[in-house]
Amino acid sequence: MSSYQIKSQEEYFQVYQQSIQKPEIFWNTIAKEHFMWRKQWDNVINFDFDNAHFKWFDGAELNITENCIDRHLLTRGDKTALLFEPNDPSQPNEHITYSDLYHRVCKMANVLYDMGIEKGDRVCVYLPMIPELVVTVLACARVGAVHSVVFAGFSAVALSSRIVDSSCKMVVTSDGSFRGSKIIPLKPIVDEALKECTSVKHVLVVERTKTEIVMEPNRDFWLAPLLEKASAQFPAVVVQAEDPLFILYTSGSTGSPKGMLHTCAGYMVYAGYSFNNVFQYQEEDTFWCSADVGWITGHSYIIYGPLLNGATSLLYEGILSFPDFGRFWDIIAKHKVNQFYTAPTAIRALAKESLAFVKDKDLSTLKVIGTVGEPINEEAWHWYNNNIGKKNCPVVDTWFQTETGGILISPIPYATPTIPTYATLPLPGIQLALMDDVGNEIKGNQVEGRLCIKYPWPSMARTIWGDHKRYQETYFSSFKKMYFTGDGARRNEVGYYRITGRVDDVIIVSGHNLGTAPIEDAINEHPHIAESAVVGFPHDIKGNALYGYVILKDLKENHNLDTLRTEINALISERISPIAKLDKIQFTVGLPKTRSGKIMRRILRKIANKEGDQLGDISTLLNPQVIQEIIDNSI
Ligand code: 6R9
Repeated sequence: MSSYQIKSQEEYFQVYQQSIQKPEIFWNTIAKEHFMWRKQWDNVINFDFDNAHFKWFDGAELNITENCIDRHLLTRGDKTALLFEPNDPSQPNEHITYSDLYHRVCKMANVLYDMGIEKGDRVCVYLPMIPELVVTVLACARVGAVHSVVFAGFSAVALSSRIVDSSCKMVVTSDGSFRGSKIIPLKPIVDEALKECTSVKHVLVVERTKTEIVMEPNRDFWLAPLLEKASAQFPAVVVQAEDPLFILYTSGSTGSPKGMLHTCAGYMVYAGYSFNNVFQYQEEDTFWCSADVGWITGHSYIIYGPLLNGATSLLYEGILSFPDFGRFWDIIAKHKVNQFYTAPTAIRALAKESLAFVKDKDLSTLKVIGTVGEPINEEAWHWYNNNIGKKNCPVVDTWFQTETGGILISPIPYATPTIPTYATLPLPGIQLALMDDVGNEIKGNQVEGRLCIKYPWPSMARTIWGDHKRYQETYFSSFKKMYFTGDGARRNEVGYYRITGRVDDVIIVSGHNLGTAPIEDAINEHPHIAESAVVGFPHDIKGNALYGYVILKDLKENHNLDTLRTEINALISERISPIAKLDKIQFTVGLPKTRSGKIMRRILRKIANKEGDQLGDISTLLNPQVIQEIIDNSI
């Protein structure tokens, strides 16, 4: 198991060189030695950057759940695969062993199959962070169906558009979810969402909160009685390497969310390999990633990466502040967690609270602590390093995206010396490039540019569901024969990378990607609003918060602005999610525009940032006269 784990800086450089000089040999060896196949591949890699077609391990046959579960049964049958920590700390934990997981996944696979779910069908999973979520995801994979997990904090409108986009045949949900002291009903959101969806034939409902809900006859079924009757054996459906494994939606800078499609073999190999190396997982360790499975981090580093390595993965249902801000540290102490992986926004929220919440907690089992989702500021990095890692655990600042499937840039603990705020170096197999605005690669160190990847890697998303043209245009048209990440980055004097943030109109709020366009669309639905523009501004805890500039249709009318603000945020919550609510809303008479009519967000960002005195040349604007008014009324 540990034989593909890099152990020193020297070994890292050596493996990295081999991986880029002979990528086929590199990935061939890893895939052969560390995974289980029904049939081996004909080719390791086929690719065509111009048309954005990528194939990994083509010709191979497999089922990822045999790799996540079946192959561990002989040696790790009694080992805990999933350690469930419920929202309420007084409730018992669940230790689900590999053999329990096998039986639970097989039962669920039988239920899916009996309900008509077959290879290639899409199943929407809208569940809280409970074992059934992991079991459902794996059961989909076992029958060869495609899971589309939608974060259970998303609204009915957001859920509905995702179900429609990939024409899901089934939704798996629960009556409700526990979030700290609150109970959030989920099934009513599904009911609302399904009003617009014709593809969904069945809804399976997990009983979690015992909230009263309405069940529609012949469509909705409680899951427990079906599981009880189901057989605990289900032979895995053998699929092709490039068959779809899952769709996961992510926000784009324009238009509707993009359903990123990941396929079976390449995703498996990279999720397994990256997990093992970035967290230096050892057989007896307990690993905890606090992300939600609704995000790529949860897919790759709560479910697939850990299980592929036969690890114990902790699944936490609740939030960081319940019953108090010491909960994360209580969980680490209680379960003797060895690797902890969270987001900078969580660290900042916890760092604001008294150190008393950390003080008497035994965190001595920790060996590696990680972050992901957005740039980590220096202060938060030090707080994490000093108070949680006790200066004794490498901090892995890991960079990746829904589109990349797995971590591409990260220190390897004990091999890569860390520097605060630097994600450091690419993992083996990952070839990075920094590009300038006119399409030239910027070579050398101490430079900054647009972050691109110039060679394929196994877990790259293969397309946007139903829209290959958009996939090609979004990721492969900015720079020739390269994948463009949408992020800017700096390479320092030793070749380390620091991600500086998005260079497009995606704003990362508390680690969630939000496209400005859908938020503006939601605002513009308000009958009194003519136009709007949303930008990000720095926020102590969330990293970025949203600032909306809004133009009213009729300025003469006597509007109550506070009521309007409340209504705007209610619309956003309903159309997208409460996460996307605006912190500040400024009513304005105009928005700065280019002569081609494009809103100059750069200027609005500066004003939101209180840098209205540093706007640079605004003479090319169509309407420079609006600027002063916007600055004078800024919040
Ligand atoms: C994994 C995940 C992707 C975007 C990405 C970048 C930002 C992620 C980061 C980071 C700086 C890091 N991002 N990790 N920025 N340092 N370590 O978050 O996927 O939700 O698709 O977001 O998140 O801007 O492009 P996703």
